[in-house]
Amino acid sequence: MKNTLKPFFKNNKALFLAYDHGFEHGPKDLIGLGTRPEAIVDLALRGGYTGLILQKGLAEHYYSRKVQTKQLSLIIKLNGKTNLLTEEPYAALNCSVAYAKKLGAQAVGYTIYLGSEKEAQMFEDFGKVEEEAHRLGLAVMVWMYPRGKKVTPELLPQLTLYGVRLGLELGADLIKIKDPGSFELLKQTVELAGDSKIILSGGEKIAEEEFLDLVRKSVKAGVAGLAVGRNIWQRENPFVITEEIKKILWN
Ligand code: FBP
Repeated sequence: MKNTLKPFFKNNKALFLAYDHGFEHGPKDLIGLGTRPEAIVDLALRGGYTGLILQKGLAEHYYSRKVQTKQLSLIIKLNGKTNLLTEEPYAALNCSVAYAKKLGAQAVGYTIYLGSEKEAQMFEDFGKVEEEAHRLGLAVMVWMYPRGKKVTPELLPQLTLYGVRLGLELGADLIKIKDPGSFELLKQTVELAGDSKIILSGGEKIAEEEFLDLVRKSVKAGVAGLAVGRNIWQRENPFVITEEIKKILWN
């Protein structure tokens, strides 16, 4: 495993707590612990997450060197969009790699909407981000989400596979995908990722057992880890589900 990825992995598996939803979805998604950023940092720390995903403003306010020395690695999401856009999706950069590093990040994140009419712009932005991050010794995670009017539900599973290959070719260390829908497809994503690693996104909150089944299936398929938000901190007791996930990942 690349040295830059090591802080995010324990026994070859990574568990990221994702908390960039206030930007992406607005306050409607900030339910339960999600209303309090300091409680999210505490959950990530005491829950034993291997990484916390924040936009830069939250990192400025809530992620201090004190947190870092307690071994919680930070990944700063460099781009984002609101859910108000009706045109083809494009997530603009709002933070530089150098500034993310200054804030204590050991990795940076970037979303590419594969299939969007604006995908070329995102490839260009990502190319610069990837080169700069690797130059500065940071790991790179791409959120590879097929989206746009050409992306139909029928095409989505195959485009998820296409996105994984694209992530590898673009130089991402970690490729974050949504569940492509079956165990077989998940296994194919792992194979296609090559030396890059597949990180599964959590998605909208679902019943606890259903979510844990998804975690079991993903681990069996060989994914390297999870980056989950709503399925953890929107629950009544996020610490309880955290322990259940850890049992599956690390036992
Ligand atoms: P969840 O586990 O809550 O799905 O979070 C993963 C994530 O990729 C977040 O990082 C991001 O804010 C959100 O999903 C984006 O979701 P979408 O693009 O589907 O609106």
